[in-house]
Amino acid sequence: MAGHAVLTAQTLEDCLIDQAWERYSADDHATWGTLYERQLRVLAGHVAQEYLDGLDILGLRAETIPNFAEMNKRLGAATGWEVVAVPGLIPSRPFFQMLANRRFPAGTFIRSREQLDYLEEPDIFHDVFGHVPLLTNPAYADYMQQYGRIGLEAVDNKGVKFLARLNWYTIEFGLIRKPQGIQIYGAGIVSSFGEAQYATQDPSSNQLAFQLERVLRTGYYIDDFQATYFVIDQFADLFNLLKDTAFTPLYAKLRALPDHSPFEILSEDHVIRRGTGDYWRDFPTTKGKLK
Ligand code: HBI
Ligand code: FE
Repeated sequence: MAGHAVLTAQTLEDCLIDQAWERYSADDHATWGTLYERQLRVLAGHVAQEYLDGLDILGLRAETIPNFAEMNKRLGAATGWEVVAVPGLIPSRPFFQMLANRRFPAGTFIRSREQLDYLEEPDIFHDVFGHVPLLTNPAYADYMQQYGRIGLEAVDNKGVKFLARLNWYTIEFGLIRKPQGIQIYGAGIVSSFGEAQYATQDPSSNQLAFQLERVLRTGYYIDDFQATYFVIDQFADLFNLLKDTAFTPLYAKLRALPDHSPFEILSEDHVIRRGTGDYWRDFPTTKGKLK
């Protein structure tokens, strides 16, 4: 056990880098500003208020790439979370370990001018603009930590595939039901111009009420917009669900059941909106592997 702890601690420390904020160029700050203003325009009226409150609490603005040290003072005061700099995607175990300790790993590089719309690795715009504002919200902050704790168990119980889907359909591409209508909270939508437009203005996608086992069984494609979004009522529901679910036996059960495609609607689904599917008829795409 001691050996194991030492090993994971080393792995975790190996994943940490310095943000080196002084090294961003004027061009880098300008790219951040372009992305920031473009996103606020497309999100207006469509993003959860808790997210906008988070931008404010953190003091994020278009003029400059955030300095983690300064941002962390505000984030820490709000919920005790801290952003740490990492070189890019990191292995699942240290990733979950950080979340379980209220540390959010964020990339430090910013995409180039030529890559404003799509990139494979999460950059600082996705990680910070997309993810960090909601970490100022106590209910969301608790959910993210609980996701990390359950993730650590999942690594040893062949559950990471299922938890990755939970991450995908909530933290990355989740929608939330509000009095004003269905709004965005997932970081993958929040930080993407194309998907934010698609999710809010294109009727192609399905919107289904969030149901845990349904989500864990639903695969996803990483190279296109979502065919189906899952809608929650409030962030506290997500935390409570994780707290009250025995995941290890659930993984065993789900492994014996077939996966669902993101294109299908099941008879037991609570359908909030049945998508037209038009997007996929107009733009047939060659898909990568279903995750
Ligand atoms: N690393 N930096 C980074 N960001 C992520 O979102 C991330 C990761 N490593 C693993 C990972 N996500 C996934 O394993 C989980 O969400 C399942
Ligand atoms: Fe992300």
